[in-house]
Amino acid sequence: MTDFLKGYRQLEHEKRREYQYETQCPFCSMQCKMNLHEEKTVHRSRYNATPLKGDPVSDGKLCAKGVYAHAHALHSSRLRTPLLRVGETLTPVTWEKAYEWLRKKMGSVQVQHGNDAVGVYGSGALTNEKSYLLGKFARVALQTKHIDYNGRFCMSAAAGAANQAFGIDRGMTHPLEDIPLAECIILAGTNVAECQPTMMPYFRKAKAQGCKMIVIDPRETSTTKIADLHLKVKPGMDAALANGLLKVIVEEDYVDHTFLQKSVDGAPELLAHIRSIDLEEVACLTGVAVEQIREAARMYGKANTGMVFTARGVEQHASGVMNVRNFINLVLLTGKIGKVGCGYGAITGQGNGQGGREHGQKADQLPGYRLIENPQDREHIAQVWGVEESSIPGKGVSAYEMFELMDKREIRGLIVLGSNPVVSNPNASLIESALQKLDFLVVIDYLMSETAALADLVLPGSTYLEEDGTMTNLEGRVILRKAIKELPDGARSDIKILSEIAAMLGKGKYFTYRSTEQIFEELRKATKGGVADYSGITYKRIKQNKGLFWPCTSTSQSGTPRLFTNGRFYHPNGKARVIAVPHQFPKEQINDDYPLTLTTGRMMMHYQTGVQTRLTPELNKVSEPYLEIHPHTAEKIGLVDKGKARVRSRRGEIILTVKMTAGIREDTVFVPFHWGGESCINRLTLPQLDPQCRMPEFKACAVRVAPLHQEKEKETEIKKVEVLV
Ligand SMILES: Nc1nc2c(c(=O)[nH]1)N[C@H]1C(S)=C(S)[C@@H](COP(=O)(O)OP(=O)(O)OC[C@H]3O[C@@H](n4cnc5c(=O)[nH]c(N)nc54)[C@H](O)[C@@H]3O)O[C@H]1N2
Ligand SMILES: Nc1nc2c(c(=O)[nH]1)N[C@H]1C(S)=C(S)[C@@H](COP(=O)(O)OP(=O)(O)OC[C@H]3O[C@@H](n4cnc5c(=O)[nH]c(N)nc54)[C@H](O)[C@@H]3O)O[C@H]1N2
Ligand code: SF4
Ligand SMILES: [Mo]
Repeated sequence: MTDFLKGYRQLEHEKRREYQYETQCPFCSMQCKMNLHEEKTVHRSRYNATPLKGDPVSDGKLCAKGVYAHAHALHSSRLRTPLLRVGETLTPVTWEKAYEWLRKKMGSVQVQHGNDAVGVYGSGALTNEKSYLLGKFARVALQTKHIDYNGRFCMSAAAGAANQAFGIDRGMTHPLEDIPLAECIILAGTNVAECQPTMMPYFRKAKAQGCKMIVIDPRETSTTKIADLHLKVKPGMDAALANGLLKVIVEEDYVDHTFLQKSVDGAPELLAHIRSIDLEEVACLTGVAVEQIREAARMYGKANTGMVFTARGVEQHASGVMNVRNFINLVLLTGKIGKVGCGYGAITGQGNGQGGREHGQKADQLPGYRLIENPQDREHIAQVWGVEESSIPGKGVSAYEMFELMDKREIRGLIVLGSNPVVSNPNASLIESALQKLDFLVVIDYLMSETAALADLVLPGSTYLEEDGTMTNLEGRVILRKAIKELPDGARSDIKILSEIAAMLGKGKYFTYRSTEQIFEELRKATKGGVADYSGITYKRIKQNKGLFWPCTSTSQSGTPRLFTNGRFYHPNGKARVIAVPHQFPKEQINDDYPLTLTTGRMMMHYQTGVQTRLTPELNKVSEPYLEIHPHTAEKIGLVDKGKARVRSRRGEIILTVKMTAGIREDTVFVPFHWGGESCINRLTLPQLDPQCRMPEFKACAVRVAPLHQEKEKETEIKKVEVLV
């Protein structure tokens, strides 16, 4: 432990020891570094976290989630023993017994129903090493094609769009430090102030230097406070809004013709499409006035430099890929990319939202962003893994579709690592019933999540404090995080657990790592020559450089903080691609029965399904979900502030506390998704998937809202109508 023991002081007279460790926040994609201080007396330890000065990402700042991150990892409810379901109850068992049970279950399912009858479900919270290992575990140890992960719900639309447009998918095309160099910034469907709080100072600095900020969101948020112009778009109508912006860009000629000619394919088709756009129609469809559309387009068009950022507001739709492509059209048409102060960024979400999507957790993917159906990619990885190319399975299905296969009993066993799908999937009721149909559900977690509570076997894993590993942050910067604590008695590291299960299945020789660095060394080889090339990155170089940006193709290369600066994109002909994007619409339209649009998202103090943050009193001040609704809408329905409302979609119903807020559109309601069980908003959301990337429509579905007492009376009548339909 000497490596990370930075400071140690013994205060003899007080029988007190103080330690200081350097670690990294496990939560969002910023990946802020911090110091964790421990004050140890004979009976107990006290901890507190402070920002790390000199961290190039956070610039020496932390948000409240970072300050209290250690609380859940050190919580007394950490799982410390395997739990096996006996009857209705999860009962403590030894690791030997747990593995023996799993070996038998796995064997019988795979022998009777084939290797693909077992699925693996991963996470963008995992380190690169674990993501890589999980992909290898599925393909080599289980030999199943069914692996996917929660990043399907997070990054897939932006990833699909960036791959199509640029030939590469790295969230931001430039480092954070470039943000203040932009003269105009568009933030579309992103609530940075609550979701990546330490990114805000970069935007504030830009604004202080005269940058014009445009924020596109159906609600006022902490982020819209910095907007010079807030476009309150109707949920699901971003592609149409971008068409409106493009119309003005072309009409008033803010187009960079030289750049288009030299570096972009598809411009004539896009320009023809834009000419056909009617601004009045766009205004009507999006709820944003023509004058505001013009003003925004002019701000961005006239600026010499500019950036566009998107996040889940634009991406989590069944038209997510096309929505994002239309924002990228804006960037490419104006030539605001590959130059200082310019660029595009899909703001990644989870701690390793970026790396987690590069190294083989996706159904169709091998490490280094290689494709599982590409013969050369398969050959390369087979060599690195030391297996026959033919033994690597083909492509599986996406995250939500895996649950549909469980519902149909095609997938009969599932291993979950680092996710809580029963709360985070759309149409959560189906997920719960699909999980109950499984022959076995294994959850590797360090806390008891709603999904773990449904498992047949829960294996106690490791937190960020206990495992070395690299994380790739929203910039594409690969950062090393060192373990600073021993595992609690009884828990095991996730890596050890996967390796032990592999050994139990007779595949131990492929999983003989003595350190995470050894896994990273293998990952380097696996990614060499791939799009996400990490081959030039080593633990030592990361430490020396405070992180390295991929692609990094050799140890003598300094990484790539800025993409496309040589004017070349990653398609074979070196050009980027634009495409004509027709207006896109929410898949479930509102009507008289379901007259409001529900959109969902996040709040500052909670993280994801809340398993971690609900344990921390300082973060759990809002301890139940709420319905943001405009006072005019609420009054019409007869709701009172802080009263109870019944919210119903075609898939389910939940009861929520009313939070009247004049900042939201009158036709829209918003609910955060941080709670499970009866309070789970995903019981209502729509599992319609994007045809290209399989992202669900989390951000728009049709609902009806009523005061709790009234709706009950109407219920029978509505049910009758639905039966008739
Ligand atoms: N505090 C906190 N921080 C987090 C997380 C967390 O759970 N809590 N999660 C992390 C993860 S995994 C992710 S993916 C990121 C997510 O980060 P964000 O994408 O910024 O977060 P969301 O709240 O999901 O959505 C952003 C905004 O989109 C708006 N929106 C909804 N519908 C639409 C629409 O149709 N169009 C437009 N333009 N906007 C719309 C919402 O009102 C919301 O303000 O945050 C990361 N950081
Ligand atoms: N309605 C709606 N639904 C959404 C979204 C939305 O905006 N609206 N957003 C979607 C998005 S963007 C995302 S990313 C997903 C997130 O959805 P989930 O991944 O289901 O949510 P988390 O709460 O992050 O679940 C992580 C679980 O893994 C555990 N865990 C975390 N790290 C580790 C680790 O290193 N090892 C082990 N063993 N366990 C670990 C935690 O304790 C927790 O139980 O939700 C999606 N669902
Ligand atoms: S901004 Fe993100 S990474 Fe930084 S402290 Fe907050 S939650 Fe953690
Ligand atoms: Mo996410």
